[in-house]
Amino acid sequence: MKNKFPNNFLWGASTSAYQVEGGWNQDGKGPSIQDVRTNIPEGTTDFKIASDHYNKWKEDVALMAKMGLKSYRFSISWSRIMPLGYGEINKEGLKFYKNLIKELKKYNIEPIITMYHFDLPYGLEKLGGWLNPDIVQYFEKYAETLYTHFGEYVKYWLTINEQNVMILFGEIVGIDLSKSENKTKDLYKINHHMMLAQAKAIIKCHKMVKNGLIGPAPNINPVYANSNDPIDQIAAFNMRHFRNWFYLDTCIFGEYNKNVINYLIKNNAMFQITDEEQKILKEGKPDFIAFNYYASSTAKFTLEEDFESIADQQKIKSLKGLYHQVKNDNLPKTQFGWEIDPLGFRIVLRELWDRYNLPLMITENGIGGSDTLENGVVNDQYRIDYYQLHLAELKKAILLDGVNVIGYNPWSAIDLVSTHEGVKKRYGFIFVDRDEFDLKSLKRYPKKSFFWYKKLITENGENL
Ligand code: BGP
Repeated sequence: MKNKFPNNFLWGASTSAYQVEGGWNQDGKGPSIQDVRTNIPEGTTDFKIASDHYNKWKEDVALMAKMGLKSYRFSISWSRIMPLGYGEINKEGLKFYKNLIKELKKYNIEPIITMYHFDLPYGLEKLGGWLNPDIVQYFEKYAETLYTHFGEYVKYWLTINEQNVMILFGEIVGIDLSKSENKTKDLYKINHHMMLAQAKAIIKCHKMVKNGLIGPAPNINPVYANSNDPIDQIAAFNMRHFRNWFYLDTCIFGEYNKNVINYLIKNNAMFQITDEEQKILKEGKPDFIAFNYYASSTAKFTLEEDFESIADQQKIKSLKGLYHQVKNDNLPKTQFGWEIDPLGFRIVLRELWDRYNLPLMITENGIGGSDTLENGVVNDQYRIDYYQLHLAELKKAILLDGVNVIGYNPWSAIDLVSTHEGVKKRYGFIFVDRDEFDLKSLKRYPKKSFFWYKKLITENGENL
């Protein structure tokens, strides 16, 4: 295909605060649940120094500009702005992000802000975290603070990163319900509070940020049936609703998805919704849908007990009588076992467009691998191959299928600490010279994929 991507397409890249910044206790920042986390897998680093972006942000932005980025999606650390998550505001925290935003603007890089990416202030965790209904007003206040200080410069806002992953696989990103008496009920209560917090942040954004656009940022997979046995089609249908649509339906239609609600009622796990809350959900409608895409899922029917395996976002999960997630033997895997499915990317883009009819923005997509620096060079050809295949499908979705996509922000702009595999699982276009426990020089080196992406951006994807 020879055509270009739309004009003003946001070719960008992504990071999140706790995975890239470090500076975990610098300049008045309060601890987040990630800073006090004790279940760091053996042999992998914590998030305290990460890529030291907090101290090297200027150099990092200059490299992003050199790569030709049109946008940069990053998250704000709530406890850097409000050390406890509520109350006192940390001026140094505001200054850090204001400087970062201004520097991006200097290079004409559009800032895209995620308000919450897995790093709840520890001060709020101590009050019960997302299970405490008060969190809704604390999040609203935090959102308001961000709009007051950054609204003038920032057009694109994302509420909560991968809310569905936190509900499905919460323990890997800091949600601890080990003491709960009704885990399912509490999980969906947490989800309800996140939904309300999100809706309130959306409503406030529309009131406070002139020309601001805001959306959710879940992790969306297409779900295949494992066979043409009709019962497996039911399983795939169930999984689609439990994994994807439940989260987006509530945000976009303002109503909870009936399939999931039916399950909660039948399993004595239904949470309460007041009329006032229902109104808030209806009112807080997003302007676009951001989503992260790494892989597809495959489901078969099961009557076995609930089951989970492999501790990461793509792990296998089953719900009795609904679906059993299985591996897909048609698909190759990354070095870390995640399935690679470029066509699934096109499928999911079409599904989202068809179901919701809102502009789409990709806020993550990428491949983790253990890159090495040799004589100042990092040859990550496998990453280029991965992007090439996915972008060819994205291009078809836009140019052939008519899907409205406004930007592509792969994971990640620069090497950072993986959610659960430390530094050895790298995603960046830019290499950071450090190991798990040896901080080395922390110097930055553009990888081979950096130069490839730069060319692709210059050509606006014409040669894909
Ligand atoms: C997404 C998260 C990111 C990121 C990415 C890669 O689910 O939003 O924070 O880490 O997955 O995952 P991992 O770091 O576990 O390889």
